[in-house]
Amino acid sequence: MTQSQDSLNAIANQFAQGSIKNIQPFGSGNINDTFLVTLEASQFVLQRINTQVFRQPEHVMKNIYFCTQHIHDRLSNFKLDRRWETPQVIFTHENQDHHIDENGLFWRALSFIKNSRSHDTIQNLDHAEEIGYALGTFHSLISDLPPERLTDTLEGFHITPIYLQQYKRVLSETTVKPSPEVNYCLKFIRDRQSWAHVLENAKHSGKLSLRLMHGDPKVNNILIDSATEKAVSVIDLDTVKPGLIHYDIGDCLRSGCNAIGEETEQWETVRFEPDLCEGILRGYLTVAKAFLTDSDYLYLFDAIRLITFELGLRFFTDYLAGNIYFKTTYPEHNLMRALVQFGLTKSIESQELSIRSIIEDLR
Ligand code: GN1
Ligand code: MG
Repeated sequence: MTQSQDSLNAIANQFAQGSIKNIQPFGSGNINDTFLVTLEASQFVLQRINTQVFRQPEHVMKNIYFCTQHIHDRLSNFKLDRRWETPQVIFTHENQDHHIDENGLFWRALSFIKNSRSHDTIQNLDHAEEIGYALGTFHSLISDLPPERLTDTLEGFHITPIYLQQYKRVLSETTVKPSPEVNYCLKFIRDRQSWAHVLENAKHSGKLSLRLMHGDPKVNNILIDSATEKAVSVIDLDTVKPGLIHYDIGDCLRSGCNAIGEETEQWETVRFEPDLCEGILRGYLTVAKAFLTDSDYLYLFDAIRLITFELGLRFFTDYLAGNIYFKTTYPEHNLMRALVQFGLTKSIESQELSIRSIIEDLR
């Protein structure tokens, strides 16, 4: 959605304490529109929530506020060797946590974490460990929040069998234009559909328990302090909701261990890097060992494989549906993204034994 500079200014003014110097597009999100607003002496993040995806944006805001306040309180007696910050909700001059503009669009503002940056891919092993450490810290900080206190703002999110159903529905309603790439995706999904229930089955049989999860802990949602190079914040809290922490661990690893990134067009060379996996998991377990059960460890490999496959399935379904969910810059964009995730899934599958032994050795 393109917004005129004047209307953006008017929206940002609802939240701004002081005069606005500059507003610029910010980040590379696939769903919401994000801007960095610069004032005389400070900055904040302004976002338009995509209400086609987040149907109850008010609940998203309540979840975020609840969660960030909790983290803020917990940090006062939480031992950390570094600064740790959480984006805070900025209220409008009318004391609302969002603003609806004249076109009915939903806007919110969050504090900007100073002196930090994020990367789309992992830069080195230290960075890998910091990414894992950040996710572990985030999970620890919210581990005492009862999941039922937060609303499920995106029903079906990360429930792979539901994505499979959607895929089958879209496929049955679409005339698919065949190509070698499309045929590859169709077969890739067909060959894995009976296994795609693995985490949900484990949840229903009580082997994995419902907890609070971040929902989207990819590499660029973890900020690194520009001076110390240590992780300083986990951002993008839109999908914090009840779920399995396995979705988070799997998502963090599928994002972090793909050194060429999810937007590459080199889908045939994409690879899951075991060294980065070891680094991320080591960082994660430094903080999170205490709350992982034996059963949790048993499902870690499946989680890595499943979330990667699931994202490929989501991209491919959206390609078939005409690119209605993820933002795209060219018609085959979601097809290319699906091929990348399927290539990564294949690489994970071919390294199953070594990934399982990395997990075993770190326990
Ligand atoms: C979406 O919008 P963004 O980039 O934060 C998506 C995630 C995917 C991710 C892939 C609500 O996140 O699930 O993993 O793209 N978010 C939603 O880059 O669907
Ligand atoms: Mg996100």
